[in-house]
Amino acid sequence: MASVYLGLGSNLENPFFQLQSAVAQIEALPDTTLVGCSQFYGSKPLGPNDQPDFINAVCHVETQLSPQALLSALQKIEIEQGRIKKRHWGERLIDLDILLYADEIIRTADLTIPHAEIALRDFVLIPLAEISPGQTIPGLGCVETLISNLETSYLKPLD
Ligand code: ROI
Repeated sequence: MASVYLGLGSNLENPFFQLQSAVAQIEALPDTTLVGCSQFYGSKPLGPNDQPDFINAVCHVETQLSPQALLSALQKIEIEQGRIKKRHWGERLIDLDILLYADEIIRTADLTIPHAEIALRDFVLIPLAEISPGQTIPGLGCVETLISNLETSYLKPLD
């Protein structure tokens, strides 16, 4: 079993509902147990700011799926839910990323784990720290240290 953290994001067509649906689909993945999910957070878009705010969350799963099999399963969820991507760094209906896969560092054509921009993204680090305090990010250090290095954070937990 590998301990895996997934990032979820949406800013189109009722993002709260999109994240809830994605969590339900993640829970239903084969050979996978959903261990926990952070709160849902409202976040300012990274990228063009003429787009709606995002809702972001991080889920913790334990899985027997390989990184590649998990990636394929997540892409299938994205496609079934409606993978709308309007432009580079723009609006998206649902985005599911593998942030961490055990303590592995993976660099292949279609997988970069830890996620390439994990250290710069408040909407990933803050929900991750919520559900896994003291989490080490391979090659980058401790999640709380990375958070303290962020310049600004616009994250707002939703009630
Ligand atoms: N911005 C925020 N706040 N949250 C995201 O999930 C997100 N995802 C993206 C881009 C467009 C880079 N910006 C984001 O892919």
